[in-house]
Amino acid sequence: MKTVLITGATSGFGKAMAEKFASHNNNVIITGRRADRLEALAKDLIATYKVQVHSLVFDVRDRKAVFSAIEQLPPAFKKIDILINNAGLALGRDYFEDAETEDWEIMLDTNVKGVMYVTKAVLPGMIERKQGHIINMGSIAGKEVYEKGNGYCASKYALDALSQSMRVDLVRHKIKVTAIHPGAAETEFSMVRFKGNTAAADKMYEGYQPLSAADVADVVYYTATLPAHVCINDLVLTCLAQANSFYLNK
Ligand code: NDP
Ligand code: 8X3
Repeated sequence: MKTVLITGATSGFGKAMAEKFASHNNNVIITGRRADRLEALAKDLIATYKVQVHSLVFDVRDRKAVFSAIEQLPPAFKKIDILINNAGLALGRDYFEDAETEDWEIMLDTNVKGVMYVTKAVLPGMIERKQGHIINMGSIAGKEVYEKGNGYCASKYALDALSQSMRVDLVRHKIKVTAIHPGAAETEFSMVRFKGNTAAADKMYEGYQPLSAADVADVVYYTATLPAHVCINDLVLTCLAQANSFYLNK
């Protein structure tokens, strides 16, 4: 039984990962900004899987809130074995000259700086125990850029670099760092990206079978349950129809 902290567990991949890890008898710390969703998920996981669940409500962009939440974890949840930096988002799908500068700031603050803050807050315990696994949710948008992807691609390229950098810096502490880069997956991601425009969001998943949140959770769980001496450093996964970030065979 391990303790797994999953950021962005109110929806999509994070929620599916919380279910996956809990269903295999792990205790989970679930985080996000929407307290009502965390509360409902915690109740459900405790009732269904009889594991321990702790919810933390914070915005990953708020450095003070991140450190304070992690510092105040109850003793039973202080020893975090696996950190999954999953919270993230895309905002807008426009040519560079039309994109909103505020959207760029939110994406970079969330997808890059948020990962840095949460990881730095969780690391001391892992370093002390010389054991831990950090899993960063990248994207194929961090492997190849696509048209109108500017700010989001930049944030996921930065996260790719950060994951490599963490791996190099943390290997001497025996901490694993895995970066997982999914392709198109049907979650609330596109509703967020298109700011509530359901038609635009639905169009992203028309004409092919995208990944599901459960597909991604299965792969993350696999990387987290390998023998102690084995680490998947970098993993790209897409649905069958998708060859890379800009070639989709509908
Ligand atoms: P969802 O929109 O379904 O979930 C995103 C999660 O991130 C929510 O739980 C949300 O919680 C949380 N989140 C967003 N911003 C913040 C913030 N500032 N502070 C705290 N939590 C935040 O999307 P997905 O599950 O699809 O996305 C999860 C990750 O996977 C993201 O990093 C995304 O970039 C990446 N990804 C997604 C792909 C896809 O096609 N769906 C493909 C490749 C990568 P709340 O709003 O409650 O704070
Ligand atoms: C989400 C996948 O292709 O929309 O990271 O960028 S994509």
